[in-house]
Amino acid sequence: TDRGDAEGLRSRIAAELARTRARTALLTEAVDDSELMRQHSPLMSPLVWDLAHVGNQEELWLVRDVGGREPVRCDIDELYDAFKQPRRDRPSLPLLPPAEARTYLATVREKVHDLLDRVAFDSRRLVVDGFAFGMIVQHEQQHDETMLATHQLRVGPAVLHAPAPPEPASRVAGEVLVPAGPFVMGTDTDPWALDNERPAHRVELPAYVIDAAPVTNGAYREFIADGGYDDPRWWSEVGWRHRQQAGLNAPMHWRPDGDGWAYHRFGRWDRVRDDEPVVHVCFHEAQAYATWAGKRLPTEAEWEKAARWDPATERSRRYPWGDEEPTPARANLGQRHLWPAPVGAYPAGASPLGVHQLIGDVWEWTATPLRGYPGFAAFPYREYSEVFFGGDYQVLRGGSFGTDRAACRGTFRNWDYPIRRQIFSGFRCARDASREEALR
Ligand code: AVJ
Ligand code: FE
Repeated sequence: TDRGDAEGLRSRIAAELARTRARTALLTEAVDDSELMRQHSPLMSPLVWDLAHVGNQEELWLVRDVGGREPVRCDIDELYDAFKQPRRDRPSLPLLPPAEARTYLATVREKVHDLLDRVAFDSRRLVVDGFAFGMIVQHEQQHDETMLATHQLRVGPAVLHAPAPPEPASRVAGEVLVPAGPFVMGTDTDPWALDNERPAHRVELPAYVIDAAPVTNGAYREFIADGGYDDPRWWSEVGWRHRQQAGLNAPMHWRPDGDGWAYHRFGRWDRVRDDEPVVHVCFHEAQAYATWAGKRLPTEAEWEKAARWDPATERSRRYPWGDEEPTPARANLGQRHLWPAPVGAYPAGASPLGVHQLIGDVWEWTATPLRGYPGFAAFPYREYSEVFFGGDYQVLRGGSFGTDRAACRGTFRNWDYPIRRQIFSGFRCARDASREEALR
């Protein structure tokens, strides 16, 4: 019944809000107040900014817009407006101290629960109403991932702990041929899909070949050892200029260690492990590697077809494994582990064509700049995605070990500047199919 549906939705939303807030608490209670207020890199906000910003967005969008309630605090809107306050300036703002920020979040959340109890989820408005709450859950989860990236940049002993990811259960290597033909990209029906994932539209692709797994540290080390960072042939013009200016010579957080490399992860130094997906590389590094390997980065459409298209039913699904939600056996998501799992660790998450680890582990750079799909309509406001269209941002797909399942699916689009590598970014390669392959 509609009534039963509405009650089910209400309790699902309440559970997602609570689960998400627990993660926010974990990330902001792991360090003391002085560290919460400090900026660990000019690329990132002080953690306490993210914390109050999450509460402020929840107030603006749910309490005021959806609920039509009185403001909780209208004196702080400017401070926590990401467009008005560049990250580098955020530590010098008169931010709410941690205790006050926590009280603010709790007050806003109380009003949201009141709203959730009263909101009339009738069957025609179910999706619309549910979406507003879903958007807030995803917003908080995205900032949680950003806070996790801030934790990765902080110096000092480890404060976050998690078990190591699972070991490989199957041998995965090589490439997969995706046959030519149309598929449906994007969605009209996923209830929590954001504006930039809509509308669903048909895309016709020629046959192509895509790596069965993300590029590993071991493969990336060969590129380094072969002088890849010193050879402009592999780099685009802007990429090479950036490589020179920024002095890039290895992924971020790596340092030479005897005859190999070590990486710094959340306060620990570990030997680089060859079978894990490489992480903390920028788009330019990914592109240079792909060219060196005789390949290229997949387009966003190629990535999505590999992740969603089921040749048996000729249908686009929500995830590589089907329409069912992610589980710990299917994908490395949700900060359950603090780094990418070795290639082959998630056979249950593979696509029907045998492409592995598309969801979770590392965000994957694509060759495509962020733009709206044909028929795009901004919702609920232009600032969510539309202001980022225009070519300055490169699309990343698939989510990382730090992405929550609520903010990750086969249609989900992330974006960042091509020079960014403090995010949990890796990649896989693709290439056009040869004439013989295309005829197979
Ligand atoms: C889609 C991850 C690029 O973190 O800047 C957060 C998400 N939008 N607050 C970001 C977002 C507004 C966004 N990304
Ligand atoms: Fe935000």
